[in-house]
Amino acid sequence: MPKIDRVETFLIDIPTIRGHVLSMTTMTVQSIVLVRLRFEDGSDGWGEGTTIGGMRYCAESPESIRLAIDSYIAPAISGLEGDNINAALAVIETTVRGNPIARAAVEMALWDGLARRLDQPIAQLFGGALHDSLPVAWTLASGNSQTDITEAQQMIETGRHNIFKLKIGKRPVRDDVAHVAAIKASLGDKASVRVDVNQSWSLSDARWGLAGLQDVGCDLVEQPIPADQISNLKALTDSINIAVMADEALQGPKDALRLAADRSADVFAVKIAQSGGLKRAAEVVAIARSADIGLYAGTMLESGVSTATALQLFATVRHLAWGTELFGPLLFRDEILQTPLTYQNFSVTIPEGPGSGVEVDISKIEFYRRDRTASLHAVQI
Ligand code: MUC
Ligand code: MG
Repeated sequence: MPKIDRVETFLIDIPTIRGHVLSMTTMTVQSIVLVRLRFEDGSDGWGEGTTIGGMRYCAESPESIRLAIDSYIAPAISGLEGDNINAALAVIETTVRGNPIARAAVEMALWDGLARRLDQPIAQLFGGALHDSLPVAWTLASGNSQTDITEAQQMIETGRHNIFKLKIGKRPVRDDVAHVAAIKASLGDKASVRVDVNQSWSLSDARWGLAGLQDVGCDLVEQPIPADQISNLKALTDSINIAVMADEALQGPKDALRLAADRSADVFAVKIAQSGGLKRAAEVVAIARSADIGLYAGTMLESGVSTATALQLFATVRHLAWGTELFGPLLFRDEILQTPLTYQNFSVTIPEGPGSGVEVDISKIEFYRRDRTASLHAVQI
């Protein structure tokens, strides 16, 4: 069993292909923390910790994720047996409270390292893949209805996506409903249209908004109200026909149990980062299945490293009734994998090969790392 020798982290900033307008921020760049675990036998494993909009989406930021790994997780796990992931997780759990994204990044790298040493894909360590590919949604978030319609039509024509998630919650509710109505009217039955409010509505906004969205043919509403308002979420789930999905309210198995106990949501957006790792995400999936709650594989707009790792886990899940939104790499102007993931036939292909199934292009990491661009900037000044 090789010991964990070194933990390296890289904070990279990659520009997005267009402004991505969410209720709490507009993204023009995504900041990604990559973790490389180096093991004594020369093998390595990669993981990723990514959030959205600095600290606007949740309590972790790219900087805090890196700090939690460098200052607390790395010293705690250095020298531990690389193959005993449960033992490493037990140490991490007693060393670091909270910080699920940082913990998930390191856990991903542990699974990647172990699977590579066994020359197996990570899916094999979770019982084996059931899918070669999974349906994949795209997020329309240009901030303009006509631009979104043009973008959606191109996606349908090229066979890339026919499930669209619209980011709303920034404008007045009435305007948001009109925006969704215009897009759904133009796409008709060629596409499933869903929305993500990212917690922006009050309960009364949501009552009004969900009724309007139902009338215009929207299929699902994600996290309409603040994450901590579980009984209000249940009231909406019980009173509206379109599906209500929990995202920010779902931070791992404990939340899953609470939400499932009185069926406060119809669907769970399962995110590996938000769940605190692959094992915990698998536990969330198990709770959802037991409570007959629908499943959807969510994203934190991550690069190909985390996206591929998530695909390995979700390939092992039989019932993913709502598909996935594992499109993160497509939102960036550049690719950090040696071979990009394949998006075709409205699906993303599960990468084959050991570990996560993908290889990082180190030259891209060198190019986009913040400490390099910061020092270049200093030289220019
Ligand atoms: C979220 O809130 O779900 C996922 C897709 C997207 O465009 O934003 C994210 C975050
Ligand atoms: Mg969401």
